[in-house]
Amino acid sequence: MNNIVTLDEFIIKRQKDFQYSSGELTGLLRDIGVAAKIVNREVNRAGLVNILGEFGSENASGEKVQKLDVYANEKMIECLQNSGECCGIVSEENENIIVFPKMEGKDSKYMVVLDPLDGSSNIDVNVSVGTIFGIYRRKTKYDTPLTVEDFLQKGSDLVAAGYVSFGTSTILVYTTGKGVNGFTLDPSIGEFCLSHRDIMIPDKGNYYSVNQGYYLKFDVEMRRYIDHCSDLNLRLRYIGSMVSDIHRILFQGGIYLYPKTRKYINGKLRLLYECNPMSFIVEQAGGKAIDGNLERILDKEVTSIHERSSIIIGSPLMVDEMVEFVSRYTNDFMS
Ligand code: P6P
Repeated sequence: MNNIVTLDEFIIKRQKDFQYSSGELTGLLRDIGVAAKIVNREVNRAGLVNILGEFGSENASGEKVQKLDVYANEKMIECLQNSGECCGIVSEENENIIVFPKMEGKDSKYMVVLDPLDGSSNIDVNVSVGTIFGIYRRKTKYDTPLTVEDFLQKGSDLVAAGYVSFGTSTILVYTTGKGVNGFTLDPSIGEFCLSHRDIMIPDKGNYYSVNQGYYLKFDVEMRRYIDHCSDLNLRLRYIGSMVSDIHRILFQGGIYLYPKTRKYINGKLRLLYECNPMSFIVEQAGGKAIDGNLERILDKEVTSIHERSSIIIGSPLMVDEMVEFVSRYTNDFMS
């Protein structure tokens, strides 16, 4: 009995979860799966093909663009445009929104926000990278031009979100608001196969994930909390890819922090296409995600497509303890 459930089969089976579902979201998710397989092929042979190294340009956030960034961005955009179910994209790699022309006169209602290759600085040293995506439904009339304002939706308005972790294996994890499921790519059949059903994050764990190198640049209450993690003998794991660090935490428990620093006064990570999709996934798995002001990430107003946010995300008991710790510290020592 072949008990393999492919991503396509799973998405189609779950389509009935949605009232009035017309198959458009199903088609869009399946095309994202195709794009992930295409990107995976190049990630796996990046060392062999002359696509290593820097592309020589900078992205919307002023970061050096790696060639694989460009490739992943181009392939994701191509697949989403060809799906015919997506009317436009915001990508980390593009300053402005990308609006797709109608296909066969059809008004598409879904928009995608995208970090095509998260942690790209890891590429040249063979360390894990990832892709992050979020799917929104247009709120404006479908036959009107798509504008930046269409994308300025809170994370709580996400219809779906997911990530692909290109690591020792390639795993696609996604949610449509009805739980979180993971699919591992089986290269022998070229399919993502259901490998982690109904993922639930442990209430707490032994890992904390933060760039310790910025310790002296964090606010004092954040430094004291990081000291507290060390006092608890938690293990520090931080590899420079939010997807990889949060993937570990999703399965083994823990907390990931990117607080604001003097360089990134609002935090480094992008709210629209990094923090919101990852927060939707972690909350759906029973975890929590807040910013440095202790505000729920998914409730934050999105005021510009590349705006940044601080983020503390992970196991619910650990995020709660962090809130209690910082609040107490702020009251006792900062007032
Ligand atoms: P730093 C990658 O650029 C990223 O957006 C996240 O994936 C990662 O966790 C973080 O930034 C790394 O930033 O400043 O610690 O190198």
